[in-house]
Amino acid sequence: MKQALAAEAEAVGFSRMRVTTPDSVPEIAERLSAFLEAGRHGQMGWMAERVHWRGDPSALWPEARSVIVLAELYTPDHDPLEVLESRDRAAISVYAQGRDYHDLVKKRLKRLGRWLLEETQRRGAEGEQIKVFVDTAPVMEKPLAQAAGMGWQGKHTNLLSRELGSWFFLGSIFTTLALPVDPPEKPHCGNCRACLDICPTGAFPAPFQLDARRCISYLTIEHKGPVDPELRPLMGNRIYGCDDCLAVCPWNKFARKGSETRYHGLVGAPHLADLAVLDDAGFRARFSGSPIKRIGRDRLVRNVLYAIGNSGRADLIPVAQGLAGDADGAVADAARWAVMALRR
Ligand code: B12
Ligand code: SF4
Ligand code: SF4
Repeated sequence: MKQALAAEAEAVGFSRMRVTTPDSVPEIAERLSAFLEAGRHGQMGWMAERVHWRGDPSALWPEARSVIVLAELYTPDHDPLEVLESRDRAAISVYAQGRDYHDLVKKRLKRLGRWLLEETQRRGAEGEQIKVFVDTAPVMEKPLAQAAGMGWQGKHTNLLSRELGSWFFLGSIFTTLALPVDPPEKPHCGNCRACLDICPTGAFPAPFQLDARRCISYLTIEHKGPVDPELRPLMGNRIYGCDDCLAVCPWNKFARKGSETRYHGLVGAPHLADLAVLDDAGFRARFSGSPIKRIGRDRLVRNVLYAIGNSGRADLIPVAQGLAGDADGAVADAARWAVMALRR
């Protein structure tokens, strides 16, 4: 059954499948508590809700006997750090260059789950159930994936693998079906600390630990309202997500390319001046189907104004000045900050 499932996972487009049990990561409850107690989740209040589930996958659905972990590659075909040199352009994270992974991964998980139920029925087992998860549920996907042998959590805390590199999303299927488990993966970071050293904002208090409040991915996507003025200059032209700690990882030399072309080629590196003038309707039209749509026009324009302030381009002063009276307080504040930064 497991072999047939792995073949079907590949057929629906996943790059790798591994299996573990819901109780395979007993240490995460304590680590999650430490993260939350230190306030490292910032404004992501939803992380502190339902911790009894997030910290213990076996409590989430007590009937589940196996967790099928799936990897979906989105490996870029360019160096994601190059755009950081083009200061009048927007650096948008690789994962947000195309269609929203939540939609694509969820569809694939549902297809695979349906197949699993039909196949178990065909083989004579009745009443098995599944639940599919990607990203937004109270499930800590990385430690579960490590326990399943998909890869290991690097010092940057993301999951990476010797064969896949680190440019992949995770999804999981919990099921009542008991499947044979895979052995966990061991860490292969050794003495390397490239990801820790490159982080522009010093977001790693220690290896394997992230303070999301300093992470540019958090600041540009999750953080509401004005960003701490001390962190703004460190954000450079990154206006949605950040890839530095992934891009520098030596294991990505071996990164395999995925088969899903829809993760690429939609947004590129637009001029900051073009993004700054978007209104709500223009924003929605431009980012329809993209994960960027989730943050809304105001947060995007706020981020673009920080990037304008960091651009060193005096010709962008009028663009920022035009937004100094914006109805959104954080946008207006970012516009005034950008004008001051460019005049300095
Ligand atoms: C919240 C969240 C964020 C937050 C916080 C990130 C974080 N590291 O916690 C922010 C907004 C910053 C973020 C950013 C990004 N994210 Co995010 N995020 C999540 C989410 C929803 C939950 C993660 C979580 O539970 N964090 C809580 C902390 C406590 O858990 P943890 O990171 O596993 O922490 C572990 C370590 O601290 C460790 N630990 C502590 N001490 C020690 C000591 C030792 C020795 C060891 C070994 C470990 C260890 O134990 C903890 C438990 O395992 C997951 C989806 C999900 N449901 O799991 C996606 C997810 C992790 N994100 C993902 C991605 C792609 C990103 C970005 C790359 C996007 C981008 N380009 O901007 C960045 C990467 C930033 C980074 N370096 O982590 C992917 C990662 C895929 C992968 N291959 O790992 C996920 C899995 C989404 C998905 N479904 O694909 N993200
Ligand atoms: S995503 Fe960027 S800001 Fe966040 S930890 Fe990695 S390098 Fe640092
Ligand atoms: S850059 Fe180095 S330390 Fe960081 S995850 Fe990759 S191998 Fe590990």
